[in-house]
Amino acid sequence: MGKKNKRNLSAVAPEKFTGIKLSEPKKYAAGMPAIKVALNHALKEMGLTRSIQTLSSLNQKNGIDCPGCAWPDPENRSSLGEFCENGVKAIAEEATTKRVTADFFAKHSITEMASWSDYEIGKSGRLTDPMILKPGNDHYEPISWEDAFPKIADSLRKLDDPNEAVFYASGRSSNEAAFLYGLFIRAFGTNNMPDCSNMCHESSGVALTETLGIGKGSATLVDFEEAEVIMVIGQNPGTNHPRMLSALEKCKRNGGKIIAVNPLEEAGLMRFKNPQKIHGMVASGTPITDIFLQVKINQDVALLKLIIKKLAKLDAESGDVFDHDFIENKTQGFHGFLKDLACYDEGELLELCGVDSDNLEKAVELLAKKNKIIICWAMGLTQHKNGVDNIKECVNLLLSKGSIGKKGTGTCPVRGHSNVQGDRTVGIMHHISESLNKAFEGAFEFKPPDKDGLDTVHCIKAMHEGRAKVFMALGGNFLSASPDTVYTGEALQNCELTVSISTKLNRTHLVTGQTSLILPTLGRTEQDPFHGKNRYVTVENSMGRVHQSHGNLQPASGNLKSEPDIVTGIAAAYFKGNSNIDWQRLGSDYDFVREKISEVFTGFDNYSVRSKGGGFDLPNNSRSGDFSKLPGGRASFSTCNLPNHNLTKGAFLLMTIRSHDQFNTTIYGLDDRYRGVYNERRVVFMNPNDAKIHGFKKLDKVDLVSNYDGQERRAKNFLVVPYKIPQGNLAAYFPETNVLIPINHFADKSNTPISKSVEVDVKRSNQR
Ligand SMILES: Nc1nc2c(c(=O)[nH]1)N[C@H]1C(S)=C(S)[C@@H](COP(=O)(O)OP(=O)(O)OC[C@H]3O[C@@H](n4cnc5c(=O)[nH]c(N)nc54)[C@H](O)[C@@H]3O)O[C@H]1N2
Ligand SMILES: Nc1nc2c(c(=O)[nH]1)N[C@H]1C(S)=C(S)[C@@H](COP(=O)(O)OP(=O)(O)OC[C@H]3O[C@@H](n4cnc5c(=O)[nH]c(N)nc54)[C@H](O)[C@@H]3O)O[C@H]1N2
Ligand code: SF4
Ligand SMILES: [Mo]
Repeated sequence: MGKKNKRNLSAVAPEKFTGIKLSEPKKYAAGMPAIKVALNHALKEMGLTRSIQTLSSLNQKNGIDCPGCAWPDPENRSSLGEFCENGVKAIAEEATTKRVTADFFAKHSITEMASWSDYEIGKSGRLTDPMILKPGNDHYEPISWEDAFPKIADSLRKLDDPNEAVFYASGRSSNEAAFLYGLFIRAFGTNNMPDCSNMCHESSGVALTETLGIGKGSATLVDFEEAEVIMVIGQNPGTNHPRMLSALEKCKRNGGKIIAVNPLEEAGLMRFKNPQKIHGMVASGTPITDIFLQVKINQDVALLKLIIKKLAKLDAESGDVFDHDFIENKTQGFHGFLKDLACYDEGELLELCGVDSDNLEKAVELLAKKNKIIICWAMGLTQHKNGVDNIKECVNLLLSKGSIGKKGTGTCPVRGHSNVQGDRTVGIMHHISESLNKAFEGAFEFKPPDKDGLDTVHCIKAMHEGRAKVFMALGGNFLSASPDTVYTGEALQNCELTVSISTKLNRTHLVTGQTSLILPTLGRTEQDPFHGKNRYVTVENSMGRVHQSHGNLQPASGNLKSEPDIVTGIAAAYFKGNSNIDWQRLGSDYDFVREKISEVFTGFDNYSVRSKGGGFDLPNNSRSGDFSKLPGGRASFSTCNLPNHNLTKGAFLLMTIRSHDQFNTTIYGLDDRYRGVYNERRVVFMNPNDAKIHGFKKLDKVDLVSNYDGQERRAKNFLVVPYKIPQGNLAAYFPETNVLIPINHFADKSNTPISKSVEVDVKRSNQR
């Protein structure tokens, strides 16, 4: 294929306004409005019958596992429905009755569709048939499954080296699909397995593995009920993990206290009206946060250092603030940590983090007295240059209090995609592990590659530089989710072939390699019949519990295949019988897949049976307080530096965050109800004093401009919304702002893009 067929479509979504309306930010989350909005979405997308069919089974034991976030289900499930507004939106988005058929593609060219907003693209409906975009063409056309698989296999075979292919994964696939995908990729001969985790909780995985010996959290829902203090840092649960509010509410009813650390006073952190409880609906709801610490963007290390420093002072007086037995017997590095802490000045730390000193004292007083502490966090901590250190500093606090490996305590990185943790557990991982390679070799009689593969950022660079030529994705929307949209668009368009296994149309299908294939797949909500039996899949939630998910709807089209069918179909076409692996059986018999998973990974014994009902917990050394496998046999304190932001004069730090009406790049609607913004996504939240200093008024039109490594990047057309956010900080939504995020700036060790601390200038926009 020649360069003449290289595509050159704009990767950036149209930068148009949609007609903003503003109101006061809300003071509580959920309640009646949430039910109303959820029902509206459900009825509009799915109609009444499908709404009842899906929602009555949603998150019930052996029902449909919610395809939204990874928050776990409680043991006793509410008869009023065990789901939230955003769970309903996720279901409605998948179970919609709208269809993207072959006719749709005949009518709309990729050039035309690229001029639509992400909202419009997503609302087109479910993909129904495999489609191919041939070199030089502007329209996709149908292709049969029988032709699609060999086409992909041929392209893979033509590569000079297996490392010229990259295989992305998003976190919505089942354990079965992810395991088969990882198996095929290894058997094919590469570890190039970038996944959405690289942009998400990778920093948590790295920090927790280094300090506690497991890259997952330790706290469970039962611990939430028993905790005396829960800190929620860098997370917006009211929008992104709404049922976490029920768990926080339970903690409070049992006498626990909540400390929230966030640059924004998110509605869900403040007050919760539990829609599953009558009292929640009629009364004014439960106040959630007891102490709010309005930290400046990326100054959590400064804040945590200040808190621990103050605790150390109190401990020096009384001797009972830190858990000295625990520190002595279970940890290492404490004295070095304290020595380093002594070098910091309290006044300077306070100034850096910018929190109110009275609230800070209250938090210190509370933490001094209590020992059962859980720390929860999400993207507010992970997506910074020092993302790994942010989490290590949280671990320092927990270790000093002995708050690990005991009831009511622990770490709680709150995962995003509903099965992102499971996908990682069953082998989506670009780093090699010798023991894992041996296990794969034992179970399947082949030698997996023994070199590390590329993660998301490095795959993009490899494609951009022509070192990678085939891109495949099991779910997700790689283009819009990745940093540096223009650069990533060029990278994808440099490829010979791009392949997406997807449920819905997205921008990655439009900005493609010379040839592009869309392979439409079944979603969670749908039946997956084989020989008259409905197959089920399994998933792992954010707290390490594995359980089943059973779809119950008729598939969106008769021409869909399940993810395991597709992955093994590609594998069978590639190996043409020259493989020790029985791809055909693996693609059809999920019990057999689960048997194989349990051969390769520990903790999955008797997998199919134990995953019924509430499911089973995977082993977790941190939960049981066993650090014997760590170097020195102990958990580690870490000394972390403060982040270094030398902003140029007048520049801001921008965090790119989610509105209440989106799931990552899937835009459910144009409202951000809790923050009081309606019918518009192109807004930038700015402190009113900053607005005054820079001469901006409410709804002034501006561009956001970043300048890294001598290159200017511009996100055009945003409306200034004065908001309660620390001075010097800004917030705007992703993915509109991804054009600003420089590909070469990512977290140390985890390589997670710096999506929450991008240095930008705000410039008056030229558009009238
Ligand atoms: N409805 C819905 N649910 C989702 C998703 C979705 O898009 N929509 N996405 C899913 C996924 S994949 C993920 S990873 C999670 C994401 O869940 P979150 O991490 O809650 O999502 P973000 O909107 O990125 O919000 C980050 C929060 O951190 C705060 N923050 C930003 N920077 C800092 C900082 O430097 N310090 C502190 N302390 N706070 C900071 C922001 O103000 C915001 O409240 O949600 C999952 N659930
Ligand atoms: N600036 C900025 N960028 C970010 C973030 C941020 O906070 N700021 N957050 C990052 C984070 S935390 C994450 S996790 C990534 C998300 O990155 P991705 O996971 O790549 O993005 P999603 O938007 O979740 O992917 C949505 C697409 O997945 C497909 N899909 C949905 N369900 C299924 C299914 O069941 N099977 C298959 N095969 N396909 C399905 C649909 O086609 C849909 O269009 O984005 C990251 N990017
Ligand atoms: S909290 Fe998450 S998993 Fe639970 S219903 Fe809501 S979106 Fe779904
Ligand atoms: Mo995520």
